[in-house]
Amino acid sequence: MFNLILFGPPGSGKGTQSEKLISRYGLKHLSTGDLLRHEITRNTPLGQEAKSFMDKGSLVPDEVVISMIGSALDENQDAKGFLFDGFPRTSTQAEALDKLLELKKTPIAVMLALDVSEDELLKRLLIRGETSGRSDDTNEQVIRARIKEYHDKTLVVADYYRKFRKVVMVNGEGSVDNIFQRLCIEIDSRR
Ligand code: B4P
Repeated sequence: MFNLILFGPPGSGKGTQSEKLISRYGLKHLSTGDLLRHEITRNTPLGQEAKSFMDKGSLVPDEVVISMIGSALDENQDAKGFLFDGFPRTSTQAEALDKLLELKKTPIAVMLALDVSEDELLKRLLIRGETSGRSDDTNEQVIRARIKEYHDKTLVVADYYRKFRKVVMVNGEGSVDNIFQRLCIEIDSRR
């Protein structure tokens, strides 16, 4: 099994690159953002709760996200490996993921961290907001709140994995294909 975390601020291209990576490496894609948006579309109680946080640019509470990932891992026992996209986003989530993976006796191989400037993030998300219908992309204040959440609560997750020498920084600016090649080089050297 090969488990990978794709890490980076909102709009750094985690979702974009995940699609290409799962297709090349046959990993199971677990995106907490996608899972939450799916709950919102189905208007479930979990989705209604998540929406109230996401619309403000805040993180959804840890217990909600952790239980969602726990179920997704159970439902995909036969996966060749997992690509975690947008998870973990807090130290509590990182510790919970380690425990879940310990039970499966399969650790995180590497965290690939996309490095993108704040100006570029803002530009990308505002452009996406014109067409995505995502309420958290249309308002600059909400986007800035998401970036602030990243600095306040998520950046420490990289420090957590750095202790285990698992973090690799990857330049996340340039064409989608060039960034994909950079990520593949890092993955291929570790498989
Ligand atoms: P996510 O769904 O994880 O999304 P994201 O961080 O906003 O974007 P991502 O990095 O995937 O960017 P993308 O590839 O789409 O989170 C949304 C919200 O869900 C969070 O704010 C939070 O409220 C909640 N949530 C999710 N996970 C959570 C967790 N674990 N705990 C608590 N809350 C959680 O790219 C963005 C745009 O850039 C796209 O339009 C794309 O086309 C463009 N783009 C990509 N690469 C580009 C490139 N190289 N050049 C130019 N544009 C590019």
